[in-house]
Amino acid sequence: MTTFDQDTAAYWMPFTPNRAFKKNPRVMVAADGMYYETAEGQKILDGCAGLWCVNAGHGNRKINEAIKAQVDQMTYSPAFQAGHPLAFEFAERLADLFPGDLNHAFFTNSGSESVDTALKICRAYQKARGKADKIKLIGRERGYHGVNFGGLSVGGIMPNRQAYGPLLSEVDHLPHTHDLAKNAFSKGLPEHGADKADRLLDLIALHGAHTIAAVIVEPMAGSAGVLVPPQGYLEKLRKICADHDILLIFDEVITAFGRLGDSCAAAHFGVQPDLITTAKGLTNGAVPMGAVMVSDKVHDALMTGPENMVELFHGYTYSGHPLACAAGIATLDVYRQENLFGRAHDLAPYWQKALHSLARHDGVIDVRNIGLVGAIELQPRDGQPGARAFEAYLKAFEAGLLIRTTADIIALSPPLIISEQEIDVIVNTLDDILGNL
Ligand code: PXG
Repeated sequence: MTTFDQDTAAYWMPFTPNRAFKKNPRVMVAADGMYYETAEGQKILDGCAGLWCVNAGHGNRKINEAIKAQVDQMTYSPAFQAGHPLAFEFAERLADLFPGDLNHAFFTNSGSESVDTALKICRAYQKARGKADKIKLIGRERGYHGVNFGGLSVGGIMPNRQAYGPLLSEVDHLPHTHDLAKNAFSKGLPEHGADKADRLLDLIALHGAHTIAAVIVEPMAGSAGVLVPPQGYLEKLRKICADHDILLIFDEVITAFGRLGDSCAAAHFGVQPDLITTAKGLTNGAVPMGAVMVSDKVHDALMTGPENMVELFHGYTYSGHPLACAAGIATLDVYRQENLFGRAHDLAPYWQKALHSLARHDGVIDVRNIGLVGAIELQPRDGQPGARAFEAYLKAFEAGLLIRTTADIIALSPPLIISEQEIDVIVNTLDDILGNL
């Protein structure tokens, strides 16, 4: 057994209460399949696929081998004005995987970069069509679109925005769709709330469609605590956008690559956006990478002007990084060979039944689920928002289970390789904890 006794001062940890954490660090030193191992040698069952990214489980051998082979072949080639075979191959594979005419992949290094890239592409598209006034970007309350300035501006999670203003000015927000009074304990899509999409008509009446470039939403909002779209909501948004010549972006950083039991939420719901942002499951979290999938319509409108000119003044040194592409191609192979999207689809009913058994506990005010995602919302303690769920987090970790919490919501999103038996372990562990909170 090893123990962790390193100095922790220099590492400024992201989205972490650094001072509290460093008094009692939780440190992972290895991971395999469904489990981490901590510095103290404890096995921890991964209830959230890392941070919603390790969909094929930890340490997948095929993905690891592909990365190792590429390390020996070439670890970098310039992203601008030069290419390498894996970037073209990976883009083509993604174009085949995503529905409709989302035939073009712009590579980034994270979900945040994917979002800012997509927002910029939408503005550039409108400008290229001569619609220079169409610049407004519409997000949604409780939306999470990463931490860069564009994504923060359209995002709707207050603490993430508070310290950083002013953000982009030409932005507005739709209302969120969470409505426990009407939809508590929904299984799958909640029944009520499609009408919330009509609020886009109000924003169009307020600003004019001629000023709006794009709407961005997570088809299922993950970070805000698993907000499943009401029945008919996404279809309505799609229609209103189409009727008013507004682009629709689905932020699928969490939902793409099997989380809902399909390649992506657009395929799952049968609603076709103009752009899809991805990251996370794109490479199974093995090498950082994001991709924006762009429709023919948007892409082709920007392929104009003299052929020797850059069409889109945008990109990253590490766009299409060779190691990330190697990881991504192998990840897609693993998803297909192991039928992991189908597995998520097939496990979803078992998952749903198991999770909803937790509804019996006092203090549980909602259980909701879709695909291999679940949330348990707890009644906050008086004057201590988030305390109850965080206590559950600490107790779960002690008991060998990793969960995510946001405010008083426990979010679950295990790797898609999870077994029914492991689902039982997650639910039984939470059952014990929720009985004593
Ligand atoms: N869009 C969406 C929909 C996301 O969920 C991002 C963009 C940003 O991705 P990057 O790669 O820049 O972090 C995300 C990220 C959680 C959690 O536990 C969620 C995310 C990241 C970390 C934790 O809810 N989502």
